[in-house]
Amino acid sequence: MDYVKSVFEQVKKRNANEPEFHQAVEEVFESLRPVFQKHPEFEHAGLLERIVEPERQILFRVPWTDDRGKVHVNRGFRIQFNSAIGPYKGGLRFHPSVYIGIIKFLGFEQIFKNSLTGLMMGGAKGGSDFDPKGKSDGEIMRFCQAFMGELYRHIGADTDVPAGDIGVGGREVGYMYGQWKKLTTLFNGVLTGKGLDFGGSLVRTEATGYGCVYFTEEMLKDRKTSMEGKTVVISGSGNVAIYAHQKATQLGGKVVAMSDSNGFIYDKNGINLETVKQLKEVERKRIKEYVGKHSGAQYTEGCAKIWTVPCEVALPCATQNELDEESAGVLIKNGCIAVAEGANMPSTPEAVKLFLKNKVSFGPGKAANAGGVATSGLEMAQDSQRLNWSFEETDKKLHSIMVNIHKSAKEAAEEYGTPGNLVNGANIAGFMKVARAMMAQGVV
Ligand code: NDP
Ligand code: 2IT
Repeated sequence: MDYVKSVFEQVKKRNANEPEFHQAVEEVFESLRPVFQKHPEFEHAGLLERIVEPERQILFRVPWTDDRGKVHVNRGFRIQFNSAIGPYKGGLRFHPSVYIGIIKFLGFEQIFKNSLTGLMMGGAKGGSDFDPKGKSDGEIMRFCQAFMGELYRHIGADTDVPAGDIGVGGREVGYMYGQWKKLTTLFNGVLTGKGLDFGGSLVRTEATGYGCVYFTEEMLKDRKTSMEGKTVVISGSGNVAIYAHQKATQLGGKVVAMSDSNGFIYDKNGINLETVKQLKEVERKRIKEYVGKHSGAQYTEGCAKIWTVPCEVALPCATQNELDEESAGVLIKNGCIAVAEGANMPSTPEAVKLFLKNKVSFGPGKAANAGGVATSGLEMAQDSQRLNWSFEETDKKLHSIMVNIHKSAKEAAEEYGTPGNLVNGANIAGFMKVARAMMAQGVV
C-alpha cells in the first residue's frame, strides 16, 4: 500500500463515524500524491500522520438557562489543529448538526485555507450543537456567555483567535467578547468579526462573499469573460450569500435565486437584496417571506432544487454537501461555466469530479472562501497596531489576497501536472507552506 493510502486508512480507523472529516482528508491527500513523490523527506518526517492529528481537542459542557428558567446542556468544541505557521485561527459554528466530525473537517480545511491567504495563521475550528433558531436575544446572550465561560481558558490574541461561522455573526461575537473581557480583564483582538466600535474591521462582514466573487472574476478572466451580464444562482441567505450577491450585482451579474434550509426563491428580475437583508439580518425570518413582498417571485420547498435554476455562475454559500452529482449534472446541462464555493465543502466529491471533467471553472472552498479569514487576519493586524484602516484600503487588500490565492492555486496546478485543476492547486499550494514550516520546526 502506498504511503498516502496507508495514512488515510489509519485516519478512517482512528476517526470512525466521522464521514465529513474523511471526505476532507481524502480530497487533500489525493491532490498531494505527486508532492510526496517529489519529496520523500516528507514521508520520512511523518508529515501526513502529523497533519491529520489535531494538536489539541477541547470538549466541554455548556449549561445555560432559557427564558422560562429551564436549564439546557449543549456540547462545546474547539479543535486547535495546526500552529506551524501562526496562532490557531478559525470560526465557531452554532448549529444542531455540529459534532466532532464536522469541527474536525472544518479545522482541517482551515489549515490550508489560512496558509493560502499568505498571512500568519494556523488552523482551528470550534462551535456547539446549540440551535440559535427561535431563541430570544437573552437566550443567545446567556448561551454565548456560558460557552465563553469555558472557552476563555484556551484562547488568546497570540494563541487562538476564534470568529464566526454558521449561526455565529456580529451579535454572538459581541456577547462572547463581552464575557471574555469580563473574565480576563484584557482588551485585545482575541476574536475577529467584532463590532466596529470595539476593534472590528471594516469589510469583515462583507469579506467572505466579496472574496468569493473576486475569486470568480479571476476564473472568468481566464475564460476571457467577466461577471458582467451573467445569471447567478447563490445558495444560502446568510452572511456569505448576502455579500456574494452584493458584489456579483455590483460587477454586473444578475442573482436570480437564493435559499435557506427550507427552500429557495426565484426572481427572474433579480433578487432584491434589501428585502433579503431585512428578512434574514434584521427580522431573522424564513426566505419564503420574500415572495409576499415581490409579486414576480416564486418559492419552492426544498433547498437542493435550487441548482435546477439555469445559470452561468453558481455560488454554493450554505453548507457542506449541498450540491451533489445530480445537481452538478443539471448545472452543466443548463450551461453553467463557473462554480465558486463560498461555503466549506458544499460540493460532494462526485460533483467536483463532474465539474472538472466538463471543464467548468471550479473554485474550491479553501481558496474561494478564504476572503473571510483573510480579512480576520487584517482585523488582527489592525488590533495589534491599535489602528483602523478605511473600507477602501481593506477591500483593496482583500482583493489582492484573492487574486494571489487564485494565482498560487493555478501555478501549483500547472507545476504538478494538472493545469486548470484548482482543487489540486489549492491543496498543494496551501500544504507546501505548512509542510516547509513543520520541517523547519522539527518533530513537535
Ligand atoms: P449563516 O449562518 O449566516 O448562514 C447560513 C446559511 O446557510 C443560511 O441561509 C442557512 O439557512 C443555510 N444553511 C445552514 N445550514 C444548512 C443546512 N444544513 N442545510 C441547508 N441550508 C443550510 O452562515 P455563513 O453565511 O457565515 O456560512 C455559510 C457557509 O460559508 C458555511 O459553510 C461556512 O462554513 C462558510 N464560511 C463562512 C465564512 C464566514 O466568514 N462567515 C468564511 C468562510 C466560509 P437557515 O437559515 O435555514 O439555517
Ligand atoms: O470558514 C471560515 O474560514 C470562517 N468561518 C472564518 C474564520 C475566521 O477566523 O474568520
